Amino acid sequence: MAYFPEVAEKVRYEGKGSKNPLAFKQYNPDKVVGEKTMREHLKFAVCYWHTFKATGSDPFGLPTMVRPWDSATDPVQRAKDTMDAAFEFISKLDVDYWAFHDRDIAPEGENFSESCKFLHELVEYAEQKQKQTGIKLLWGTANLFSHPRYQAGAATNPNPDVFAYAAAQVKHALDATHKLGGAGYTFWGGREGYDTLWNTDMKQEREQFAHLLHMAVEYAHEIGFKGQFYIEPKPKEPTTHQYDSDVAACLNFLREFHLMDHLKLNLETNHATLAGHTMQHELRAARHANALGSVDANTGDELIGWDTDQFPTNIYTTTAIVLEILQMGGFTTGGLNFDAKVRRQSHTTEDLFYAHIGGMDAFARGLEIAHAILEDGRIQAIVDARYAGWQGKFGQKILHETKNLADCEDHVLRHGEPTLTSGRQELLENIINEYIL
Ligand code: XUL
Ligand code: CO
Repeated sequence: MAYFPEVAEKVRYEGKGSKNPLAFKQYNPDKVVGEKTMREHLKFAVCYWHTFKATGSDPFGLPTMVRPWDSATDPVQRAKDTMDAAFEFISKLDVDYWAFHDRDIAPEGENFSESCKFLHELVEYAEQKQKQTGIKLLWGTANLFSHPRYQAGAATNPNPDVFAYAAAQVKHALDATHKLGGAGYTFWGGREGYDTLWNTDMKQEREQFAHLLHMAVEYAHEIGFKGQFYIEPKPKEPTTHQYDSDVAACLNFLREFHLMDHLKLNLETNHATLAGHTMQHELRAARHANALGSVDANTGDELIGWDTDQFPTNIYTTTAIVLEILQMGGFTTGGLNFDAKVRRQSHTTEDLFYAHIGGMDAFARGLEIAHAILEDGRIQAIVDARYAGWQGKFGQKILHETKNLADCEDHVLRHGEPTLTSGRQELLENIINEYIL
């Protein structure tokens, strides 16, 4: 059965002039930009949880999305139908990757063993689907935040029994990811933080979190899983404060607990803005620490101010994101995972296509603009000129030879007031717009 009859075979590139809402206007998968095709640069992934499992419910209202793949009474059958729908959709969208949580693809059973049995069955089903379609797994993860047992966190829970449950779940989620050839495994610490410090031993909780990550690294080694581990920063929601709040906090955490060699970061645009940063800032900070791994591509709403997980359509933002990715030399294990959901009123299956097509087109355009900006080199030249003093004799001396404040004083006494130079912000913004417009 076809769950998505609106697209007969595949969404195709029709170019800028096309008025077909079910065609790409910018994303031409085979177009070469620099040294790679758009498909190879962007490595899009469809996320399982929002796209196939979201119902449109919000804190104020009931579900609006009644999906045909969600109608069977038996939960395992429902999970298989959902997987049929997922692989049909991803194939028709012509995307190469997917991402999932254990509990997205298989239902929770009566007890842990039954949950594992269901997961195992669905992983085998997914393996066949991957073989049939050629779609690959970008990353897997465990849902350690939805079930009531995780109300006070998973790895950071005050109760070691819950820690053990979470660790056992991670073990199976890692097995699942490994079996499906996942290129990565993500930790998003949904409730790894606190609601109130009055009841929290923060030191103890952070140590527990690190302990679980070390155990996961060790288990991966044991089973031969070579994929990249990621940690996904987010400052709050559902907790008041999450320990992996932003890139800086994650890097500090990874360094403190000797995990830098084992984990990179999976950065999400809406999480960056919730943390009070631009996505450009977060990507830059991670890139400079050699810790930029993958991207959850979405966007927030400036006025609503919570994690709305909207599809990215802003070319300015996609350009900034792709610039950072190009400057790190492109993705290796990572990709652009649409951790994004259609709005509550966009409850039809066509809306799922429109949303992804819009996001893919926005990133394709961002890629072309970012590539052109780098080729042109004018922006880099302005930045280089701004720091040129540090390459000069005195700059180098200050960095490498002059160790004391008195030498600096001597320089000031000889040279007087420093010359002011323009930061050229408006000029730089104009250059970016030359490419965008
Ligand atoms: C939540 C979020 C998650 C992670 C995976 O805000 O982004 O979906 O990406 O657990
Ligand atoms: Co995410």
